[in-house]
Amino acid sequence: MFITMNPYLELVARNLRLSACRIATIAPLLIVAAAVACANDSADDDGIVVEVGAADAGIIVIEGLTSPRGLALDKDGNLLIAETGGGRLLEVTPDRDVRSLTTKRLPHSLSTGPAGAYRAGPSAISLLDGEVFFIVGEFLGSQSARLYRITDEPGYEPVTPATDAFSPTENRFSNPYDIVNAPEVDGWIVSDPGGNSLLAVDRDGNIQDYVVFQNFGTPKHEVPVEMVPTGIARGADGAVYVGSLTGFPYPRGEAVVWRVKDLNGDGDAMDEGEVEPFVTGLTTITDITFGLDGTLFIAEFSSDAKTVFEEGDFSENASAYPGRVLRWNGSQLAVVADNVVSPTGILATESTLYISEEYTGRVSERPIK
Ligand SMILES: [Ca+2]
Ligand SMILES: [Ca+2]
Ligand SMILES: [Ca+2]
Repeated sequence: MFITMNPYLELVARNLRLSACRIATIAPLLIVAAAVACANDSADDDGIVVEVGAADAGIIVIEGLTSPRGLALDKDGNLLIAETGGGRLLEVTPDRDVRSLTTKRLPHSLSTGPAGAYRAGPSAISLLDGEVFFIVGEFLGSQSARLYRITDEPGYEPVTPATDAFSPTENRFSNPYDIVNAPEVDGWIVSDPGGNSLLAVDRDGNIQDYVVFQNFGTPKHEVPVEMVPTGIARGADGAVYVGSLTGFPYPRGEAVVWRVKDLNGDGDAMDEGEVEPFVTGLTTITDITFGLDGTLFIAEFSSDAKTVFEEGDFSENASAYPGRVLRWNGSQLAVVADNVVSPTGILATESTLYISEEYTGRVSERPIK
């Protein structure tokens, strides 16, 4: 499955007698399912405006994939898709021709984690200086949790070394999820939900902690909740923004889009005032992206993540409790796409919002109004 969180890693943590506090857990919870269908042009039960047309079905860009997630656009306007469960990077041209960027499948698995019920593989794509880089999340152990580049053959090769999720501060990819180009660290900043961290990765593949998120408390739950950073994006102001899924029990309204900036220029964002809440009141954020006009789009995974993550068929669960995509215009949140199934990757152009609906195997698009 898509997340983070890897109960598998938690087990590892326990076995190693390490604190599991950095590893998000999946466990039974008790969130009451939220109302799903809302009237157009009204407010939902969060008091968030639902835009006219938000419930309209999207146009299918591609379907029949195995867990599509990360999205990117190349300079020719082709849509690139990281197919997490299928182990491919796919290119979709504006004419809807589809090809794989490599002949060989990339590292992936349909049966990782407890009971073999989780999917892992290529999670995010980054274009830098004409090259295609991609992140592979944890699967069958941490050895494949790495940043790779597409080579000329065409094939792929690792940029980062095989890592140790429990290393003190260096080279510890746990379950990397999303990536943003980051000249300030001579490479990239990567979100690692499994480590509750953001990591700076330089072009030589060296990995350093950039932010480590602390667990947080909520009035309703005695046990602290993990932050679980997921989708990451660059704002027009130069800062990096990252959304939080939050861990068990996925408390409603507690997910945050954080603004991250290395103010003192020392190579990390762990100093005073360098991580600040930007948009609050959200739930189970899986991705964020900025439109060309600076509008921030935010994907919420599900109206009831607890139930989706409980046992059973993830696809069926996710369809029963769909998520949505919201827009933040600087002062107000509005739902722009309602009832999207397990959205885990979003991308905005001037006119179009693309959404990976991971468990349905499709990527859809909607006009941006
Ligand atoms: Ca993303
Ligand atoms: Ca700093
Ligand atoms: Ca510092």
